[in-house]
Amino acid sequence: MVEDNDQSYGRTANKNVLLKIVILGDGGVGKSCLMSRFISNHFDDHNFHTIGVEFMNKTIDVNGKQYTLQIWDTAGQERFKSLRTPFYRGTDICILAYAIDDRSSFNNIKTWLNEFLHYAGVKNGIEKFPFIVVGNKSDVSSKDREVSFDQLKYWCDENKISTYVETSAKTDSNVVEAFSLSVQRWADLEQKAEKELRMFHHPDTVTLHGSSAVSSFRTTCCSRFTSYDT
Ligand SMILES: Nc1nc2c(ncn2[C@@H]2O[C@H](COP(=O)(O)OP(=O)(O)O)[C@@H](O)[C@H]2O)c(=O)[nH]1
Ligand SMILES: [Mg+2]
Repeated sequence: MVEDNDQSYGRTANKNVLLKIVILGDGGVGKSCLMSRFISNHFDDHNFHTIGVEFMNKTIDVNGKQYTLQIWDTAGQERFKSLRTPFYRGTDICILAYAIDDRSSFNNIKTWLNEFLHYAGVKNGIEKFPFIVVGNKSDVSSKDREVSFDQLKYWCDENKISTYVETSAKTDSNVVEAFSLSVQRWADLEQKAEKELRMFHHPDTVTLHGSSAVSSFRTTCCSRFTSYDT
């Protein structure tokens, strides 16, 4: 989706890309805390964050571009282990979260990944969808740590996910970075897909009678950008 901030002026200079992000993972890993740390820079140990909340928006700047992130929380339904299609529909970025002091939440990442692949209908392969794996609660003492950073890296390599990070919603470590990284990954994949599609359908340059003509037709991979191209 593209929001045009300058609609009232009839201009399209200020493109704002709206991205739907879902945060998946076992209950208790800190998904709601990550969301509220990111949205309002707030952490509350005793807050029951999730009830009734569907999604929240925040606009960030990544590489000089504005993105409005619509972040969906699970409303506590993760205890059913499946959130089903409506929750996932139209997702642009998927955050898979676990807690570094909870080995079983790390083991369950695979289940959440498979659940997402199934219900979100990801067809082009994991490596073409922007996933980020987030190991939250990096503030806990080393004696409580149950998952090392190397294990995170190894798991991501094995599962073809190139973006991963450890965060702490409590001490505000790497939280904004995690969201920015995921947007960067989205933008990289989008650019790649656009390029591939353009190469495939409309090679820019064709040679006509020995001279070169550049096609004025611009193809994009995604409806997000087409209607606002100038
Ligand atoms: N030490 C620590 N605790 C956290 C952190 N993030 C969340 N928590 C705690 O973990 C518990 C579950 O957090 P919550 O956001 O409700 O998890 P959710 O079920 O995944 O949404 C709460 O008691 C939080 O205070 C963190 O970064 N560090
Ligand atoms: Mg929650």
